[in-house]
Amino acid sequence: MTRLFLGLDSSTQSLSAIVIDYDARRIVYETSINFDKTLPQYGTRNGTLRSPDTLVVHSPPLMWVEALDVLFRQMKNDGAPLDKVMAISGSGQQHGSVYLNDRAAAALGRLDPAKDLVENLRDIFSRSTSPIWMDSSTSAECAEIREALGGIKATAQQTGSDTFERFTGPQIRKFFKTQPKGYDRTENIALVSSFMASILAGRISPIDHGDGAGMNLMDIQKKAWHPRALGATAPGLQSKLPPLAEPWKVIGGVSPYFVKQFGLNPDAQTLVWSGDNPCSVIGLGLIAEGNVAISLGTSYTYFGCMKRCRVDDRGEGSVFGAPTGDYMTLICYKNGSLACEKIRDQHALDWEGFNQMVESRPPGNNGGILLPWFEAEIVPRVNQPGVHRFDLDPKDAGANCRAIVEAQMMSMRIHSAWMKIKPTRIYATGGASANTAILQIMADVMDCPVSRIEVSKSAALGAALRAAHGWLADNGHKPPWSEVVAGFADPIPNSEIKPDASAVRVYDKLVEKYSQFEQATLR
Ligand code: XUL
Repeated sequence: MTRLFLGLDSSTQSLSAIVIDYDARRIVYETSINFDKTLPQYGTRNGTLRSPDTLVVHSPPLMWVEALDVLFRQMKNDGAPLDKVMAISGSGQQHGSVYLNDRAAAALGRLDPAKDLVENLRDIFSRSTSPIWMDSSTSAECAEIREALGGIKATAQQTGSDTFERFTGPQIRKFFKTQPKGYDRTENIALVSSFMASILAGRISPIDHGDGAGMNLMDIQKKAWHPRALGATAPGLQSKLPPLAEPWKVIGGVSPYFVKQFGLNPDAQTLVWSGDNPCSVIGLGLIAEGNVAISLGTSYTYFGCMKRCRVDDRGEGSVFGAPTGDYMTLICYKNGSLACEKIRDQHALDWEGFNQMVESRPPGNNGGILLPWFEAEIVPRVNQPGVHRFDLDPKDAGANCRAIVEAQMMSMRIHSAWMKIKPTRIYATGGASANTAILQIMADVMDCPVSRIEVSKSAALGAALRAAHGWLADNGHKPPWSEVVAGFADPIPNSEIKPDASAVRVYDKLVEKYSQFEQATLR
């Protein structure tokens, strides 16, 4: 019998699907639709709606509903083996929230296959747009909730993270403060992940511990709603939230809508969805402590699995639940590849020229240091943007190109120290991971081998693997995670870069100087 599992990924810009053959250890089908191109009637740019206030970033949840129909139709037309899918799970962009009225639960429970999903679900929203993770308009609410919880350290210790503008709790508080009637009309608040799961299952889905931790509403130790955080956010919130669930929870069968419309296996099970970062932990195979991913995209992120919960008392990093039942850590930098691009442009270089410049200087850059805060930074917390140089001539192209890369890597080493997990294997992903000059500095600063791994599909793949794991567990054969991910999450062959012992010694010293310079600048 072929055992196939479907993983969906509802990201900011697209909805994707991956079907895996679990026993053959391979992906048998994949597809993706881009919201702007496929559903232009919603008027999104990069999946988001423009707002006169640039801090406000929302998306239309009805677009995600329609996307699900379009995606399943595409799968059916492509002949994807939907009739053999045993279970479905998914991944959603984290933090985004969907506001449902008192018609939602019933409408989800009786999806009419004679109508499309939009017709079925058009009237279920108490708020027509959803604030997403790119929204940074809730500074006031962050301050209010943080104060009620006892400050940065106390907030991080209770909820896993300090309050962040993009997190769901501050967003809910802003909705309650600015649109109290809309808040009153809201019967259920879902995350993007739990909303999509609710459509597939035909009932309001729980929120898993992974995505639940990105709300500033969950007690990170007990993995239960945190009464004090709920109280600090909005009145009556408990009754509007679904229950929390283990990340392998089976919600139930699939809604008959998908069976009748698209030929999905009527016996397929729906598992709770999770956030894209928790799903990527599985999609990248980061199941052992010490296995870390560094994603070098527009922003840079550093994340990995953590067995015992430790939080960042300075409130710069986040702790979420991991799909394994452990925890995961995440630090996210705003000044990622765009910061490198700024230095590159200042010296009128292309990327090849930038790399040559980086390699033209020795490890440690003769002591030259740069703090790359072109934009306000999350890690460390920097509200006033500014680029600061120490023993560095701003006109020296080679020294500045090397300095920005060394700065980003040294910052990751310093600001991941709270995790108390020395990386033993780093998987580099994202656009800039093609750059071996950057990866060598990463290996030398972290004193750890670095391999490249293809990340674009990691969230959808992680979701499919979670579906397989949850389904097997539900059928009495819970496999170890090492067995679940084996053969799926492999790095690009021959991509390993080893640390150079003499460079490692240089960085061991320079990191201290960088840290002192950083602290002095922040004072
Ligand atoms: C994580 C975060 C982003 C979104 C992107 O905290 O905000 O990575 O999950 O989809």
